[in-house]
Amino acid sequence: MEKILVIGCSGQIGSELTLELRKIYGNTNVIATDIRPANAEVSGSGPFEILDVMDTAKLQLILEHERITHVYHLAAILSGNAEKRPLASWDINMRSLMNVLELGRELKLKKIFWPSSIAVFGPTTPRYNTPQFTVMEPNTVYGISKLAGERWIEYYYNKYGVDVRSLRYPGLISYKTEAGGGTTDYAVEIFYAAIRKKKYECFLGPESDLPMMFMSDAIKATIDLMEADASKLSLRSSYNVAGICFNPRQLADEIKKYIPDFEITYKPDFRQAIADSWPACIDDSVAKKDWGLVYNYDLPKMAEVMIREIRKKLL
Ligand code: NAD
Ligand code: AKB
Repeated sequence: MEKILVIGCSGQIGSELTLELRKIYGNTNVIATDIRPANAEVSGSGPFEILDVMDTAKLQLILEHERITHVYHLAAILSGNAEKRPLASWDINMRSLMNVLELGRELKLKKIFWPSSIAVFGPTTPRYNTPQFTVMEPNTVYGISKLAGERWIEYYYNKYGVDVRSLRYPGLISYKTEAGGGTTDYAVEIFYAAIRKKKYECFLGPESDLPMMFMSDAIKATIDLMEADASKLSLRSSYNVAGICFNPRQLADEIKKYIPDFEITYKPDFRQAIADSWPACIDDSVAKKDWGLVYNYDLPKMAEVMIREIRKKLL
């Protein structure tokens, strides 16, 4: 039976993934942790503890005391925030992963999930239909940490048999918890601004194509990968996941279908260079072939749910 630890349960992904894991494996079998408090749904539906993932001793204590078998390690500093504090972000992103991998090896955890990102690619990578295996020269501290992380998880699998699984998430779009300091955050912020003020100043230019994915598709993909038979996984770094490809102008046009007087203006900041260095859309055929990656949301369906749910929250 699975006994699961979620690290980073208060973030954009953790706040939804924790609830989905509890639905599947039972509330008491999913221990949620974060360095900051969880929302009421997470702390009210099962065990929650404050944990700084850098505190190796406390992490080990929880893993042993709770007899944890599976870890979802989501704590990280995302691309935009990491550029403001490069060394501290490198330290958190890498040391937290090494803590989890080492304890996974020592305690013989059954499975670990650790997300990578489209940030592993860089300006020399082909931007369209980016292959699973290609040139990878990221030029952000976040991307460098994700690429190094991918190398380490593959190493721990090959050398010690630690069963770590990973997805290169694109930008994730959700309405429950706001995004955590990344370059793709505009695609969440825009919905709140459109509903609150009918206008949005975008920090990326109108033609900045990026891969994005609706949260429920991301959660389904994560759990499908974790449930997949190990014999089906042809790679142990991280799987490309494409989702939907669009740019701010196309997203604004979609929002105008619901809010016709919505206005978008553009004032690119330092995140433009990050977006320009990332793929526009990705080839995810390896994930589809190995373990059956599927999506349920395209741009119109995603926008419809975002507008409906954020209106319910705000109005
Ligand atoms: P987020 O910033 O919303 O959440 C991260 C959580 O980690 C926060 O709740 C934060 O409090 C917690 N945290 C930070 N430092 C911690 C520490 N020392 N100990 C314990 N908890 C700590 O991020 P997210 O969007 O939920 O992303 C989760 C993971 O998915 C990250 O690894 C991120 O790189 C990856 N990812 C996210 C996206 C996306 O679009 N959201 C895309 C690609 C990859
Ligand atoms: C970010 O923009 O930093 C994240 C990501 C794509 O990894 N959303």
